Amino acid sequence: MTTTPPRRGPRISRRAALGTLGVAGLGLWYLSRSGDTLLPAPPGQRIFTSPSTLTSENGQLELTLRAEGSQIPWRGGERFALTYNGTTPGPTIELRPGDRLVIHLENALDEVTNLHTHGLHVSPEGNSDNIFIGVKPGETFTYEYDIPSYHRSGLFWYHPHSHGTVAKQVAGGLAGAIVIRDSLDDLDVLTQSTERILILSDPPIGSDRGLLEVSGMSRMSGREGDAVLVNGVQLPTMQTNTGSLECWRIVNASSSRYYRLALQGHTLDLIGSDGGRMRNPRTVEEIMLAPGERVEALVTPGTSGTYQLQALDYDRGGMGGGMMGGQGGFGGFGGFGGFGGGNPIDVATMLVTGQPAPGTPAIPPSLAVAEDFVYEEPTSRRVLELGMGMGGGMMGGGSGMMSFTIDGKEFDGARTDTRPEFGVTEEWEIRNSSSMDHPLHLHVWPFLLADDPQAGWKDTVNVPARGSVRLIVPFVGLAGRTVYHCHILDHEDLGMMGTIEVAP
Ligand SMILES: [Cu+2]
Repeated sequence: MTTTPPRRGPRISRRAALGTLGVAGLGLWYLSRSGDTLLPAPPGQRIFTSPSTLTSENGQLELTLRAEGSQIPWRGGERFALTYNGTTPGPTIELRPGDRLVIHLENALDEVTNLHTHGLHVSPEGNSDNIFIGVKPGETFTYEYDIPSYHRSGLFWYHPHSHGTVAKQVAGGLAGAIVIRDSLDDLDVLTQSTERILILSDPPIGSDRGLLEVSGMSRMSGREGDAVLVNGVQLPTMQTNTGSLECWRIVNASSSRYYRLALQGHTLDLIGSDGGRMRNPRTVEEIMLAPGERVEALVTPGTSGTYQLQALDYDRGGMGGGMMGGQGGFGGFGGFGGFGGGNPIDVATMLVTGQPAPGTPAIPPSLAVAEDFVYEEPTSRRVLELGMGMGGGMMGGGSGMMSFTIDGKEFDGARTDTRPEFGVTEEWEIRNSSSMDHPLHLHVWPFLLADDPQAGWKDTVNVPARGSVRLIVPFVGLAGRTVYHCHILDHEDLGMMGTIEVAP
């Protein structure tokens, strides 16, 4: 038996015991040979693999990302997907603080696209993380990013951000991870763990590009796809040994789907949030990831067996209910749009074999350097209100679409909504007056949760239906003009986005 400390020891439950019976079922997919060596049997694509990685050298990484529609392998056949360099997700980009990143984005799609480096604290101007750029079909645009020397290490990601088609292009498969490493990655607990990148997505599954077009109803509620995939694969198996450490870096790259993740029979040790590492690890039973959010978690595999990483039921609200109150004749709408009530979805399988590995490094009580969490108390305050309304004429025979707004306004790229002063730390209260959750994402400037700063630097936060959150946002380091928006990407496309300019 493993002798890991009880604090992070495996929590063996009845659920886990049942999960162990599943080993027999794996015989359909794998042949076991000499203990812990496993051979794939067809279809071999269900073995877990992290995306391919491109790493900077001598402070520089230059690469081409070609966005195009492709037929990719799927269950022994093929399916249509949007890909970077022929794969979904695209390659992982690995950098260090101070690096220069150059990306030649080739647009081989049949519509405009562009690129956003989600969570990176880089300039939003010029040919850096400028989401106001549009790259036309057939054109190539060269992005250049200077990663500040003081940038935090952590897990970030890239995806298109061309207003109006973001949900479709990301749901279609256009996304990839960005990892920034520094001295925190040299901790024993990280160098001795098996690192895996898990990019979660739920694309529409089918053989032609028509599947990227969805109904107005799906856009308003936020499209959810047919299957939950990890790095483009449904229910991949991660093989590991009892007592060895796993480090999972998870991105929610779905357009709309929320993941409430739990691993059968195990707790998870959170060590990183959206925008960097946490000061102190936290042991949790489950992880909530709204679209756009990331997490870095350590897992200590328990006794031999199979354990499912599951997405538990979560109700992110719907378009029915009180919002429709007073809009006569809408009774028939009741019940639409809710997302609760489902069974857990198996997302990935952890197959644990072998004997306990000796000398597993202990998870240190403190990880990040204290200076990473220095910030000034807010000296000005701002309130943003996320709203859904009847503006588009759902009731009135107009476009049939509801309006999705921030402070009552739909997105207008020519208008500047918010002008914080450079160098000033603001408190933002984000209020959600609607009947659905909305995850708010602010570009360029990471923030802390006012009620829980130790949760780490973030760039995306869920604002519950009819609830609110308070953020501490230091507008330091970089100036420029960019956006904040709901990361249910259909809502962003429908207008729930504002512009922000921080003048130098
Ligand atoms: Cu939203």
